[in-house]
Amino acid sequence: MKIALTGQPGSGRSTLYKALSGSSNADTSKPLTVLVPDERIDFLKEHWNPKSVVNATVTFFDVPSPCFNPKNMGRIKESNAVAYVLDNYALGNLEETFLQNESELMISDFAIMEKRVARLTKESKAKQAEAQLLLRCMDSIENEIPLRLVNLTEQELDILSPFSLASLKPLLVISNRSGEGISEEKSVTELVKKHGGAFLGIDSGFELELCDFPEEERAEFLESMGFAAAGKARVLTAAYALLDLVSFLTMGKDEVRAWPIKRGSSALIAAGTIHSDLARGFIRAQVTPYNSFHNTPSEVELRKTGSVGLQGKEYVVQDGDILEIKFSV
Ligand SMILES: Nc1nc2c(ncn2[C@@H]2O[C@H](COP(=O)(O)OP(=O)(O)OP(=O)(O)O)[C@@H](O)[C@H]2O)c(=O)[nH]1
Ligand SMILES: [Mg+2]
Repeated sequence: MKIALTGQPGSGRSTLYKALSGSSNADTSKPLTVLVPDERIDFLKEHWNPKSVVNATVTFFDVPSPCFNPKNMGRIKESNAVAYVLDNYALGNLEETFLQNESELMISDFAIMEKRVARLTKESKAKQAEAQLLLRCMDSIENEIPLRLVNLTEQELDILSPFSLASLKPLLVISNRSGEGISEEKSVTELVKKHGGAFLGIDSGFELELCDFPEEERAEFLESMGFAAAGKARVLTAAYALLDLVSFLTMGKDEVRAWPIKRGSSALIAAGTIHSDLARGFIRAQVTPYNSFHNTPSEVELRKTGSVGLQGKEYVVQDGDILEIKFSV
């Protein structure tokens, strides 16, 4: 999963990036890949002592504003979600800044669609449905409505998908606050909700300082600031929720691994995520809920109690399912 951190100059994007990386020396021009902490993976690692352990990861880009130049746009395009960082430590107008960020994305989307429509009108009649859809989306942007708020069918989303439109992507808004900034956030929280985004407050400066403290002292500091968890954990949790992801697990002596997939995905999709051969030759998915394995880490015992199930292609994979795909190619 990839997330583009955008925001106005000086909003604290790079400070957040560094806090996420755990180092004030991080090179913010590079993609930053962080592991998603997962207690289930820790337990399975302990149990199997495998050759390799693969946590889910999230990659962040620090994308300076304005985001129109090709390199910046490229990073937004390849991201699954956009996160605006709002400056809430120097107390600018949060709503105004939020809308400015929205405008930037919409202007860039408009330009992409305008170019395409100009080409389509010269082409065959077959492309008219696409042109109509694009015109409808452009109309929405002219009314300052981001595309994530437009009612679109699955089929229409498929047509739009190759353009990777920025204002259609799930949105996370991170208010970069200094300690007391919470009271300033009430109205912008409402506005973000109206725009279909999720909202999170983080004191990036504090979080970055926290990285210099020994691990065992951090929890106490966080608690004194009124936070239940470190900013990094809260950003990652928000990202998972935003993209509606769950993780299934695979395990064995060779590898223990977490695989993020869209909530509601079938066993067949899960198999294909591991390898296309597993989807092609899919026979059955052996499913053990993580909690069962955690309580009784023995396949033999679990079989006796009927906790290991065999499921078909259509089975909807649940968060924490331990899967073993039976296949033949
Ligand atoms: N007090 C306080 N200062 C912060 C916070 N976050 C960032 N700053 C300061 O604000 C300034 C700008 O922060 P950056 O993280 O460099 O901002 P940026 O968005 O990357 O800025 P550009 O890359 O220049 O667009 C730096 O001097 C930071 O130390 C914060 O949460 N609290
Ligand atoms: Mg910066």
